Amino acid sequence: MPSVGLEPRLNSLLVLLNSDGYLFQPSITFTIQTRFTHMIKHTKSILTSLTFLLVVNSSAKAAIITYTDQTTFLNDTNASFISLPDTGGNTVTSLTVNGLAFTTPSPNFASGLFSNRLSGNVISVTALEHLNISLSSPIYSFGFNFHEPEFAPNIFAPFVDSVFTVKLFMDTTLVDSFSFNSPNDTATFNGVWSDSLFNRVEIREVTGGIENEFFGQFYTGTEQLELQTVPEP
Ligand SMILES: [Ca+2]
Ligand SMILES: [Ca+2]
Repeated sequence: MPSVGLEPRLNSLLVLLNSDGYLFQPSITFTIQTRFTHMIKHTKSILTSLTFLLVVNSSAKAAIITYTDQTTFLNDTNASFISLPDTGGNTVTSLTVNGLAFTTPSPNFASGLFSNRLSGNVISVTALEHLNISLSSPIYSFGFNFHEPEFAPNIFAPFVDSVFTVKLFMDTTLVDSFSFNSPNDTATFNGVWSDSLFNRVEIREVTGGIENEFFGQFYTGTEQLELQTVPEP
């Protein structure tokens, strides 16, 4: 392999491109690198082109920021809150509140004053805490108050330190996802801010059991996450 001073930078760019499965096979990479040794005068313009391609490819995948601090989330996103109604001690299979339609692949859920850590009504799901939220119009930010009880009276089953995944969809297309395991027996928050619109959120208890966790007040926002591209040195 020819070696010139600028090649480490080129290699770095090419590895990044390949790691996302775009553009270059290794054999093509070798051809390009060899060609660079004979085109050193043009390397700067080629680097600029590669950087542009990298930005284009990055933009094809959503970027998200996740939050566990409610104040920071609200300061960044200017999201609005949606309080939950009381389902009156009854379980339901769907609930629509201010454009948020809650459903579950689990049997059913209820909303009420179940948490001794979160104020106001919270959602508790029968069986695994799976929850779908469909939005009446697309959003860029989403969050919710959350309580994972370990010793609270309404846990109703042996404690499991649960892990959840949150998937963001635009219609049927996956926009991005993240996981969380919140501290136990305390009021917590989980939120996400995206550079891409989404109109459906699927929360899944991927590690856990029928022991209860509680979803409190929800937050949605329509201000877009805007990323700044760091220029090449
Ligand atoms: Ca936990
Ligand atoms: Ca659970």
